[in-house]
Amino acid sequence: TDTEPSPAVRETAESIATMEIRGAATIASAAAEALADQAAAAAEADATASDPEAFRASMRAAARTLRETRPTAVSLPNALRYVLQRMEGDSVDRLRRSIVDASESFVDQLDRAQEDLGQVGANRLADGDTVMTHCHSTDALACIEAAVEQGKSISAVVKETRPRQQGHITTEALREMGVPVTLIVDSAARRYLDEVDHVVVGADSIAADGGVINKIGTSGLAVNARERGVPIMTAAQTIKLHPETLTGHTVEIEMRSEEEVIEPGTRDAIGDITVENPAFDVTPPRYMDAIVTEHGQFPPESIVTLMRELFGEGAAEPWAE
Ligand code: RUB
Repeated sequence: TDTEPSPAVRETAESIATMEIRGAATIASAAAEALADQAAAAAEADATASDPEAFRASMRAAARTLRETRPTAVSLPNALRYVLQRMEGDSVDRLRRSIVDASESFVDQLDRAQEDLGQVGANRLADGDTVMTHCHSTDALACIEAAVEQGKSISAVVKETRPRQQGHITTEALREMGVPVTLIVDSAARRYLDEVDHVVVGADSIAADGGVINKIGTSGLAVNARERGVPIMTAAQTIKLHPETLTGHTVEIEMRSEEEVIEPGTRDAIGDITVENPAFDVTPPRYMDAIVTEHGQFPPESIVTLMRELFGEGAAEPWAE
């Protein structure tokens, strides 16, 4: 039917699922933009153009399609909530405009939040520091970029981040900033921590107890950093705060396919074993020194106050049928 998601929404959903679009912040802005596209398409389509209720239904269906792509980064449902909760008006034209405006202001706020938290995170870095990174986080990179812009000389040790090697994306971004990079395999991290002054990672979700959900391997890195006496911060704008954890829910950890771990074709040779490929893990708050947000720096244990303030109304599901 015409209340179905627009081709652009389906394309965005597909790109998120296949990780062409990836990283929590990037997923959130792509989802918000896809909803704006849905609004434009639905304002033209026969079944929805003159029927506000059908228009609303098509927005909810688009949001559900986007929601179902990947489970762990809460920035995705938070983005969908932000936009759908601002849908208002009794004509299709007003509804369309409210969605397009909300989508734009969401993306603007996301960009501004990233810049603001970058300034906070940069203050934790000193001239001459070497930072270690894991995965590819635009929030973490914003801290390094701001430090460089403050005139600090920063170099980086980048973990390649198996199995998808997002570390390669990070090396490229750092080189563009003029930051000298040493790329290492994940298992070399502890050895190189002796040469590192600060570990900087991002987050896909942050739980009410201050647990940081980020790319698999983050928790082991944090434990090693503590053992080596190297401070570790999570750079995470507040769109990463997971409202459902306020009421005791846990964050779903995405399990991805075994093809990311073993070459296709090795399956037969390797025989009957189980391959598991969790994409994320949870770093307990006691192993994280600071969570850096656009509202300043927080000890993980007190992030819950910010979460209550910003998401205290809980986790509505405005996309429900
Ligand atoms: C990405 C990842 C990133 C966070 C934060 O995992 O774990 O560290 O999403 O990124 P994947 P950002 O590659 O599986 O999506 O700071 O850009 O939101």
